[in-house]
Amino acid sequence: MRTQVGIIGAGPAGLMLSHLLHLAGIESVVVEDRSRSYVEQRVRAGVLEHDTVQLMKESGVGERLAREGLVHHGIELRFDGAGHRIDLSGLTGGRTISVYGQQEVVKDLVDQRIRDNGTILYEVTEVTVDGIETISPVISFATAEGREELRCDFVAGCDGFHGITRAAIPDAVKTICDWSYPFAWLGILAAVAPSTDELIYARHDRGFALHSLRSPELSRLYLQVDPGEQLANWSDDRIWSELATRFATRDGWTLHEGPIVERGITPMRSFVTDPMSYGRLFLAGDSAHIVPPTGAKGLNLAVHDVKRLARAIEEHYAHREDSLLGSYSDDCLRRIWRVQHFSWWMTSLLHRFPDSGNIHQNHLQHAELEYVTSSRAAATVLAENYVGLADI
Ligand code: FAS
Ligand code: PHB
Repeated sequence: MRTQVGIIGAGPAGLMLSHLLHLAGIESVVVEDRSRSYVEQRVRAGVLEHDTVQLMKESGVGERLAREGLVHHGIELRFDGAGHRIDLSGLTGGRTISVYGQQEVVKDLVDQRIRDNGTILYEVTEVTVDGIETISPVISFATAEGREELRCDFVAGCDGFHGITRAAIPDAVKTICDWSYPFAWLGILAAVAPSTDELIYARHDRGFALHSLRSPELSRLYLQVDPGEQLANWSDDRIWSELATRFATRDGWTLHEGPIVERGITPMRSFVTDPMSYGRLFLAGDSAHIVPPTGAKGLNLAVHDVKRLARAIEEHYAHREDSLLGSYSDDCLRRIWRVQHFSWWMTSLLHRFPDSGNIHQNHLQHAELEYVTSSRAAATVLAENYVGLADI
C-alpha cells in the first residue's frame, strides 16, 4: 500500500489530521488497533475550547456540534459552601466553551472520512514503524488477511499515551518530563438531568469534585480519589453521597441522582515528550503529552497539534517548503507548556493534597481561590486559559 501520510490512531488527533489533510488534497491512511464501535463509544473529554469548535465548523464537521453542543459562557468555582461564577465570555471578549462528548467528535470525523472516501483500517495488530530517518517510512501491521506494509512520505503518531510511536524516537535525542499527582479521578456518566447549567469545580476538605454534563439527560461527574483506588470500593450510594457532601452549599443546593451508566478511574499525570518529531515521524496529541483533566485541555491540545501539523505538511507538498515541519515540535511545545502550567495550576488550586494536615497548603489554596473569585485580573487569567488562548 502507498499513501502520502500514514496515521497511526483513530482518536481525535488522527481523525482530525486525516480530515484536514483531505481538505488540502493530501492523501492519508489511518490504522487503528481497536474496532470502529470501540473508538466511537470511548467516554473521555467533554469540553471543547472556542478555537476547537471554530475549526470543526470551518472545516465542515461542525453541523451536529452546532445543533447538539451546549455553549457555555461561564463556570463556577465552589468552596466553603458557596459558589462563585467565572464569566468566561465577559472576561475574554465573548469567547466560549462547548460541552460536546469526545465520542461525538470522533463519530462526526469518522462519518466525514467515510463521506470523503477516506481509508481507516480498524482492528489491525502488531503495528510497527520503520525507516523514519528516510524519505519513505513504512508502517507494517497485521490484518485478518496477513501482514501489510503501508509505504508513505510521513508518519503521524496519533496513537495516544499507550501507543508505539513515541518509542520510535531514540532515547538519545528525547527528553521526557513525567509527573504523577498523588490522586486520581473517579468519573461517572449518569442518566439524570444535570443539576447545573454550567460546570462546577468544587474544592472541599474531603477532596475535589466536578459536575460536568453531556446533554439535558446525561450528567458527567468526577470525584478526587486516592491513586490506585478500586471501583469495587465505591457503591452507587457512596458515590452520590460523597458528591453531595463535596458540592453542598449553605443555601441547600441539590444534586440530582440517577442511574450510573458508565464509570472509570483516571490517573492524574503531566507528561511531555521533547522533541515531538524525528525524521519523518511526527507525534501529535496524547502520544506526546498528557495533562491532568482539571483544565479540560487534552483533546483541545491534540487538535492544536494536528492543525499545526496539517499546515506544515501542506506547505511541504504545495511549496516544497519544510520550515514549518522543522519548527513543528518547538511550536507545539510552546503551547503545551502553557497548557501544562494552567492544568497544574487548576489541579493545585482545587485538589486536597495527601498531607492535608499541612494547614499552610490549605491557606494558600483559599487565598488563591478568594483572589481568583474577587479580582477581575485573576479571573481573566483563568478565563482566557480555560476558553483557550488564541495566539500561542
Ligand atoms: P487517543 O488516546 O484518544 O487516541 C489514540 C488512538 O490510537 C486510540 O483510538 C487507540 O486505540 C489507538 N492506538 C493506540 N495504540 C495503537 C497502535 N499500536 N496501533 C494502532 N492504533 C493504536 N481532554 C479535554 O480536552 N477535555 C476533557 O474534558 C477531558 N476529559 C478527559 C477525561 C478522561 C477520563 C480522560 C482519560 C481524558 C480526558 N481528556 C480530556 C483527555 C483526552 O481527551 C485525550 O487528550 C484525547 O483522547 C487525546 O486524543 P488522541 O491524542 O487522539 O489520543
Ligand atoms: C468532562 O466533561 O468530561 C470534563 C469537563 C471538564 C474537565 C474534565 C472533564 O476539566
